Amino acid sequence: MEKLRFALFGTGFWSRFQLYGWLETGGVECVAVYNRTRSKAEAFAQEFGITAVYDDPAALLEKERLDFVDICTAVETHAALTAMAAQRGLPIVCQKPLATSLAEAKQMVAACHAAGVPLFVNENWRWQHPIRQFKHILEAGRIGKPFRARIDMISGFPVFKNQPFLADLEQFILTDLGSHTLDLARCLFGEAHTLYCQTHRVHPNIKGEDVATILMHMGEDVSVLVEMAYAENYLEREAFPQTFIFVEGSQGSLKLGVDFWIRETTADGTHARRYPPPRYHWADPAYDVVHSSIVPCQADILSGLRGGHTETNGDDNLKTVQLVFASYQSAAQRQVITDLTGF
Ligand code: 89V
Repeated sequence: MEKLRFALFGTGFWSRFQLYGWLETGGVECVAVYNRTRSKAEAFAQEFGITAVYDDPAALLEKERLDFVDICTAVETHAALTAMAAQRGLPIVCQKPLATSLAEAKQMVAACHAAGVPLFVNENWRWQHPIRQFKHILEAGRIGKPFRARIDMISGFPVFKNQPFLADLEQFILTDLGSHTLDLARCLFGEAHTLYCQTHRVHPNIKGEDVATILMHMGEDVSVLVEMAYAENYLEREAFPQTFIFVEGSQGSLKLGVDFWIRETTADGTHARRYPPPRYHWADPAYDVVHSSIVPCQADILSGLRGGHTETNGDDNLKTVQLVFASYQSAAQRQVITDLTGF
């Protein structure tokens, strides 16, 4: 099968892992890179042996023969780049968070529909190996019908060191991490019917919120609590970027705990097994479970690029974006949001 030729827009911290992920997935070839700062694009291209380098996205789209584009730039550029690629009939892979607002995300999805091009979102959290195993075990049904769940990603890790722009976001943790954890909640329990959120800013020197707590009524009558923090306070044990999940069902409980242990407890007792993520030489050890999830996420996107189904397509991701911005609305108004079915 011919390799699909793509251009990578953006050469920042995440782009490197994005590209290594594609190399690991196979079946694709990065033929051009873009960064608004040419020297950054050149350094990146040299490292990966890519010859075509651009600081003008229109020129790149004009000159290169492509099968798709991968947008890994700052969120405020996603809509414009998506529109440019869609106009040229190119399928689009876009980094999360998809857009700066729900309205903008809807416009992006509509623009791709109008142009007849598929839109895929690089939403990798649901593809983390231990989380995927957790989903399979949950779906096997041995713990019965779930009625309550907790999803925690509470960390003191200094995320701003590697991604300084995060400190300047007026809307921080819900867009950066909530995009992942709310997507995960949907992936495990279905769509939300109601949502209530509270936020805090603990860091004095950042613009957005770094703590959020969300309570949702989801799917078939499950109460789901999603807790997240990047407060850089003192935790007994730092586990960044591990997500912990606890589900109570009518016949038992299921827990994803520290170091990727899954414990299933039913009338038969507790069965425990560890599901560590695969290790890749290119992954930053501090982000192992996240970076390795890029590979199955991209494999799923590749199947969509070849005409199959992708879980994290634009239409699906709109529902996650809606939860992110419903959370801001709920926190600002101190109200439960019940209008979550607008799709
Ligand atoms: O995966 C991400 O979106 C990263 C981090 C794990 C730091 O939130 O920005």
